[in-house]
Amino acid sequence: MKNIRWIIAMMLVCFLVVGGPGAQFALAQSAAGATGTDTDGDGIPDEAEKLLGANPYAADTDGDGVNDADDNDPLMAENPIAETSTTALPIEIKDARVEDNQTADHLEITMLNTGSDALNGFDAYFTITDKKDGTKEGYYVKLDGLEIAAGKTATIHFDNDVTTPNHYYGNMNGLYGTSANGLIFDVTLHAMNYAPVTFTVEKAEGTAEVAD
Ligand SMILES: [Ca+2]
Ligand SMILES: [Ca+2]
Ligand SMILES: [Ca+2]
Ligand SMILES: [Ca+2]
Repeated sequence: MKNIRWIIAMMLVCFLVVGGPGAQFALAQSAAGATGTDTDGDGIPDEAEKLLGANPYAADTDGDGVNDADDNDPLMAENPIAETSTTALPIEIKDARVEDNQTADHLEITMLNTGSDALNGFDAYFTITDKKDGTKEGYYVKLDGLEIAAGKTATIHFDNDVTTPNHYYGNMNGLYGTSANGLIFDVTLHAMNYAPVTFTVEKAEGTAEVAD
């Protein structure tokens, strides 16, 4: 197993020198495709996903509609939220954090519906920026199943526990799990026919989580 990992790593280094990001993923697919578990079935084995910084549980890590193996920039989605409504979203962000000593660390957001109607049709876009070297990733997530009754709160989690309601994919092989430089999360939360809400969450320096 160590030999396979080494071969993949060395081939990736070669491609980093001579090829673009798309080439890296194409290589990972072919070099490691013969062996190893591919949990999300995107053609890139879990071990290669780790080397490439992509999510082994999500075929489309950044949520831009292009699967990891075909995505020239698999850790960057542009923000697709194009809302023209100026109606304020009746949501109060009660808590937003990326570090939590009670459960496994991940991005989690608790929100209160301050309106008189149930809210649904949510999606979210967030970028993660490394405070020291400026490296940036961008993720788009449709918040399928999220519905918040009037006057109620809900918490969403980006932790890959996607069979549990209000839990969505989160890429632990990306900056979140690999950078100890301190991170800035710029979050856009949106529900259909309401103006998006934006806010920022910071992750302290020196606390990179262990990637899967
Ligand atoms: Ca995979
Ligand atoms: Ca993947
Ligand atoms: Ca993608
Ligand atoms: Ca992309």
